[in-house]
Amino acid sequence: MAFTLPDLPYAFDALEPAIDARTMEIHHDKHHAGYVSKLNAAVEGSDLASKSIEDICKIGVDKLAAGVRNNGGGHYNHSLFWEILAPASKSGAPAGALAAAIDADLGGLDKLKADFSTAAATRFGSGWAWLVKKDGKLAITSTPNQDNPLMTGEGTPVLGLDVWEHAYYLNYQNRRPDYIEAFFSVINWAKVGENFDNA
Ligand code: MN3
Repeated sequence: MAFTLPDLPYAFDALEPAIDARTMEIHHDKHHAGYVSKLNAAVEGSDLASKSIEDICKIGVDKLAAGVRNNGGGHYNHSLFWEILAPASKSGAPAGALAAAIDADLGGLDKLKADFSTAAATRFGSGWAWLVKKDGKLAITSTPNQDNPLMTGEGTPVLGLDVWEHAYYLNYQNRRPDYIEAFFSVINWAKVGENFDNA
């Protein structure tokens, strides 16, 4: 079964002004679509074609062929990214077990924001910042390119932020810190909580 591009769960302009409609359209319809079609080409005819994208990532960063690593990561990462975003009016706040873990493991929401922002801002070049659950605890990390914590063994992602320039350059140019700050206004905290519970 071939991998498919998931629909965005909202309109292209739903995240404005934090993330502009044109960026969302190109990011989803061109960049993510490209990862999906290249992933399908990379796994065609191999055992990987019947595996889930999660199981492919878990094979590990050093064991995956470059085409599967880059495009499989691209597909997994962006699929998660669209889901953990929401219009600012529906962003909400961490609740339940997630909120308790943020306090216990990360020193509270303000500390999470500060440390996550540092991870996202200091990821040199292209990559991702992550909130992960590993052994029941929350942690913050980052990965280069389209690698992710499933590949590196750092845990199960519950929240991810794309810091490739294609994710923000049209609106923010070189101001990655402004994009990171705006990101916190459009997080779908209910979905992040679901990811935490299921991880
Ligand atoms: Mn991207």
